[in-house]
Amino acid sequence: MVTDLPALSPLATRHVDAAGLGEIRARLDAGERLSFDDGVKLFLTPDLSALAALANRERERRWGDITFFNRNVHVNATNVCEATCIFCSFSRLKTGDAAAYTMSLDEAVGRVKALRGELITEVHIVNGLNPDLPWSYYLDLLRGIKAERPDLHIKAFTAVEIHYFAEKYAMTYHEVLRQLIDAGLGSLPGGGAEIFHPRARKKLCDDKVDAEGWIEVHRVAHELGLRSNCTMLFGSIETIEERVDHMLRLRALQDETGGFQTFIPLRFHHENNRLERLREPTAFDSLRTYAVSRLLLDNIDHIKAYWVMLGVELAQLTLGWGVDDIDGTVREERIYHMAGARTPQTLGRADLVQLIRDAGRVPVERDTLYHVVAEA
Ligand code: V47
Repeated sequence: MVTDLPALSPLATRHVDAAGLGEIRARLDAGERLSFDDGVKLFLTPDLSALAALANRERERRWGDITFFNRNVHVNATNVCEATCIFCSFSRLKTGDAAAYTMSLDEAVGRVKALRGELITEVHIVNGLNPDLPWSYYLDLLRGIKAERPDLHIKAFTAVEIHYFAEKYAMTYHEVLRQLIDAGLGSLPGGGAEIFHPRARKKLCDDKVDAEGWIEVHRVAHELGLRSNCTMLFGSIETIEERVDHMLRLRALQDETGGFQTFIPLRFHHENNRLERLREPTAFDSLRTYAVSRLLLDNIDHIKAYWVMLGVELAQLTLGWGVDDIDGTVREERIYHMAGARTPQTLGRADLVQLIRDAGRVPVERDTLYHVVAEA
């Protein structure tokens, strides 16, 4: 539902121009693409409401008041992980380490089985890079879930995991993805992107796939007809320039393939990891990051605020800063709760609907590929 960009009201125009964003407003009015320097300038503006006016206009041009959510369940089948990302509170290096776990196939499939009869539409699976599991584990996990619930869409394995499978089991990205698709994979989640710029990436996650590899996995996935999501971990040690660089790399791949559905800025949480000394991003910084992403990523349809990481209240506010999707019911989440997230483990459908309605928006339940399931 993309319509022409409506003009801002005279009052809003004066406000945006007085904030020093007149040139950017004029470029957006003319349908021009924003540059790296524009992105940095938007990040540096102290006027959060001017930013909201621009980002909200872009959001409403695409989606009006529609705000998507879905009913899903997260499964994290193992937290054993060879990678040593310093922001991660979820992973354990080796099987047998304190709090390390690996679900048996029965247990992992059982998480989905336990929801028999419930109206969920998606299973979201993200795991550690576990050196002790055979390739068949992942194929059987997908097959097992599909056998139990053929109706569910399986969104599984970040590009980091796909790269790991390719190296460990000696296959190309294409071969890995082909086999996973044949076993039931429906799309790729957007995790593992962190920050692409080599300076920050070296500090954050030196021993996992680099930016080029992450992007290549998604390129191959898109060539195979899979849709995928993309993310950015913001608010740890990266600079504003590195955030803009990250978004523009995603925009460039999207120009090539058109395969990304949604961009999800992931707010850094600092508990129980090696970045505990850092402050977490403020509400201001979070809103600003969502707004800038809506304006820079002109070729990605959706901007998603993952309420688990943001907190329910802040997620609700983002709906005025460019966001049109707040993710799902989630059920059981480990990655952020081990990093200190204080959000609940799950929100019911009625909670999500109320949260969206109270923000003056129109809730629409979607499936993973953004088909409308029901207007609430
Ligand atoms: O890649 C890990 C992030 C991601 C922390 O595609 C952290 O629909 C903040 O990608 N503080 C995994 N972030 C989760 C993810 C995701 C979530 C929801 C929806 C979708 C989707 C994808 O979580 C990791 C990493 O970037 N992460 N630890 C932390 N301490």
